[in-house]
Amino acid sequence: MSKTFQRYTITAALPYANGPVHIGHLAGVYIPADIYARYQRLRGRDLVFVCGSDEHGVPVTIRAQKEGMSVQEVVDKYHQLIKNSFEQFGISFDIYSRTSSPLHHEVAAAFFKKLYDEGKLIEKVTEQFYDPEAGQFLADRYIQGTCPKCGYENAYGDQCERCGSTLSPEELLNPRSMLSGAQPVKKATKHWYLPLNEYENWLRQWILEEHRHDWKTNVYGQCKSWIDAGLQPRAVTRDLDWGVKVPVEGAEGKVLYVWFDAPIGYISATMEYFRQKGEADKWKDYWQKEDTRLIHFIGKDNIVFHCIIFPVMLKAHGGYILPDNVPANEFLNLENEKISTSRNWAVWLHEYLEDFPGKQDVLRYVLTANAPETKDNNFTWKDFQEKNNSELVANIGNLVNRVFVLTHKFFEGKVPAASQPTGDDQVLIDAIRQYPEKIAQAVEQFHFREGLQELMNFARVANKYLTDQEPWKLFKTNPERTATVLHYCLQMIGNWAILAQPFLPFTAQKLLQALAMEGDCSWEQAGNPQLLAEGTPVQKIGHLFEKIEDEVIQKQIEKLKSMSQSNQDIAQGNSYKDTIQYEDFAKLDIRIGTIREAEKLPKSKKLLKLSVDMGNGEVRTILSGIAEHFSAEEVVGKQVCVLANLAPRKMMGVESQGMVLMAEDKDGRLVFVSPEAVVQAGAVVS
Ligand code: B3M
Ligand code: ZN
Repeated sequence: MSKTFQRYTITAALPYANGPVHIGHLAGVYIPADIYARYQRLRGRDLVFVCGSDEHGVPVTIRAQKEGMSVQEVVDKYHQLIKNSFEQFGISFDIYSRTSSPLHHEVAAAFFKKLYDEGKLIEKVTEQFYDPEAGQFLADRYIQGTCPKCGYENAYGDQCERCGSTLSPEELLNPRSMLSGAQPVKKATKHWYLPLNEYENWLRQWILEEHRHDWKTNVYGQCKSWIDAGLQPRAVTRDLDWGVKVPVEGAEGKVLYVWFDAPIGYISATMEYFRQKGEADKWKDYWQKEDTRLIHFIGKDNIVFHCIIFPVMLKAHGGYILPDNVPANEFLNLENEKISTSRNWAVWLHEYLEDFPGKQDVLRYVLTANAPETKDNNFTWKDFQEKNNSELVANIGNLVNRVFVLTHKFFEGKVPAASQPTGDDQVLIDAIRQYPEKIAQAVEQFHFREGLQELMNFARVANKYLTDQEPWKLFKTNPERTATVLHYCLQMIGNWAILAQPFLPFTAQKLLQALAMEGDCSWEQAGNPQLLAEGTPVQKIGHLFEKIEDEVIQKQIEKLKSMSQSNQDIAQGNSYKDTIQYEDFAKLDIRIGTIREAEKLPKSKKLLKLSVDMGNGEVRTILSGIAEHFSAEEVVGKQVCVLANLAPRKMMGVESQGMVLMAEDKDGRLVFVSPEAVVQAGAVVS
């Protein structure tokens, strides 16, 4: 890295607030980013480390639909869950913001408006898929149908979850809208496009020339393929009602494309951070000064957005720095299967924190040791147990325990005096001096696996030294020599604790506290074989790491096995929705209603407009997609199950206040779910 930087801006990909964070996110993005930020802080560098919830886009609106909640409720739920679990796991963001914040909306809209006013965007009218019943345009993910490749009937407009094929809505057989079930139609709509093609020469120079040697091969390769394939103008607005409103005339019902506004979230988060500190303008130092080093930590599926689209946005806008490096990781698999949020095939961070209290560093260790830095990698619970027991417990845990116990046994729990070092001692002294640079070099190159390996090699050197010197036997005949051996072991442990801080912050903190070194442990303090003064008290701390037993791992594997059934179910086509908790079910208010009146809705093939008696004099209007199965006349008088607390929704200009529950028979005919005997209207179903 030739250029001298005065400060760092470190970003981590904004997780979608449509579900919890899992180990794939941690291994791919958040642990590497946190190691790097913690290390740079220890080097005394001026930096901001920002992240936040990505709360717009189709993933969150689909989750809302699945959970029968408003989008705001979904993002509030998952933003809090994600924020809390990151904090408990020790991901040391300076700020964890969110893109539904008013400040972000203001910043993103202003960013777009400047491009618009300066003519940097192309305006175009195109044909998009539209749901005539719901009266809404449909993102690809909102269209379902039969996969042309494998026949799966619940394939999405952009992808088939069963065979993994990338699809387009035009390819789906019997396409239907996930909103109303209606067949989507094409309808003209205006959008604004970022002309990536106009920046091709600049991208070739900036990426393919300037960053040919310092960007990771996987990142460079993906960018080159994208540029060589020919860049096209990219839509940066969508027909959705959830997101940052497009701030121009004639854009009612349109929002910024989520991948346009989300990266701007890094900037608005930085602004928010400095506003909170009472230094409102300081954010400019971190985004608009050429001597700031901008590093984006992401997964490989985000490379094009962070290396091509966002840089073009920044370039077009002007006045911003560009990313100096984007060390994207590959993917982590779980028990040799692709991790999948929608299939619940994952190890969720918040569940790990519940199941393994106080063991954050064990997971940090395993996910760093197995990090998919250059190729996809795999997590298994057996390997998790193995790494904990044979590396953390047997290596550094055993070393610390033996040295601390012996120091208390022979030297009143204080750092003993050392005599003149022997050749053997010199080996450990040399290691103390050499490892800080070994680890620093690895981290500076984003090689975190290697950095961690070196940290553990350092512990191995000390373990060998202790085993060779056998101070527990020596004390009887040569207490002075025993003192020297334990003296250097304690010096090594103090140095190790400093170097461990980026990787294993909780363990490092415990050791620094035990050696009265808290607060004064910058990287430069390490490499010192006289770090601890003679007589320094050594607190007893018990075992740094505990053995993880087979039954604990078996329980986790069983938990996954139960989920793998749902994967097979999906493969056989009878997929269940995501597992819910009792409190999720308790939110549903299902009542018996009596249909008093019914009529076909004009201009709609599917919808009947029902007047449903809900008891206590309340009669509701409910639209139901049953017109192709029942005439209006034949449903009058029927008692039906009504989801009574579903948020009202407007369709074809009529507000529907709830949902009538139906079942489908083997021939695909709809049938009512009715009580077996007449009950009074309004009766609760539970
Ligand atoms: N929300 C995460 C993803 O694609 C996406 C990252 C945005 S970073 C600006 O999984
Ligand atoms: Zn398929």
